Amino acid sequence: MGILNVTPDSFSDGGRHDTLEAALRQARAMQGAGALILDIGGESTRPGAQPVSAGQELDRVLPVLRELADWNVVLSIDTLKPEVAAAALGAGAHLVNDVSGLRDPDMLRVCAGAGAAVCIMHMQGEPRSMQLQPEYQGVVAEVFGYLRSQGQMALRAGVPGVLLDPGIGFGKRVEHNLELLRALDELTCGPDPVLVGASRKKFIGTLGGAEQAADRDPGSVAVHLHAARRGAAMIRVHEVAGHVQALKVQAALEG
Ligand code: HH2
Repeated sequence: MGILNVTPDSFSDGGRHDTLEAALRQARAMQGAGALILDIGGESTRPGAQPVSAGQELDRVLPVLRELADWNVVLSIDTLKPEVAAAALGAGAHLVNDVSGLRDPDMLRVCAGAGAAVCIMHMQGEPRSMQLQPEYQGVVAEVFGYLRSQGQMALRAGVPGVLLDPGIGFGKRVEHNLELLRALDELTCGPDPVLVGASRKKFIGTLGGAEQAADRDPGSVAVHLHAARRGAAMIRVHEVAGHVQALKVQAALEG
């Protein structure tokens, strides 16, 4: 899954693809590099981000979705607002990526009504404040338990499929991210596919000594190869070509 943020302020690609022309250029490049899904976002959810209105989000993502609708690629809308998801599905999106993990019951109604699968991500708190003091009794049990129960609820409500995502960096300290990644096979052994999105996130910079987000691709590849080996079905990345190459080599090594 290639990340396409049509925002001025995303932590890594903010302001780089926020015109239609630039967004389509990046979409073409990621598709050419081997991305099977493009995840279009119109609101940054980086730590400290301020929310934007549904109208503003739609003004950003709809023109891009309409253009991409007849490309041969699966389109995901990265939003936590049901009204944005509904309009995006109407404009050609196939999948909803909800970083709030279906907190809003209307999101479930929108996805079930449209017959759209949904990615359920775990986030503790809200983007504005989630990194101030994240605390867990037991992060693995809490996060995986939440994902399993939200997934079952969604399937029971008629959503055709779910992806479960531990939400790396969303209300988690470095040790929380590491614990979740080390225990990933406890989630991937279940019936639902698992998505991992660690691309360029801060803990990679902390562990690997890379201050700038754009310098964190080697560490991102390391995390995502680990996730794939532990059974993740999908990874969400900014830099597609390097990940495709690494995954191909890993697959060959594993025979
Ligand atoms: N991470 C981000 C946004 N959406 N969705 C899923 N399912 N999993 C993730 O880990 C995830 C996500 C944050 O990254 P990015 O989109 O690059 O930045 P921003 O939120 O600043 O736009």
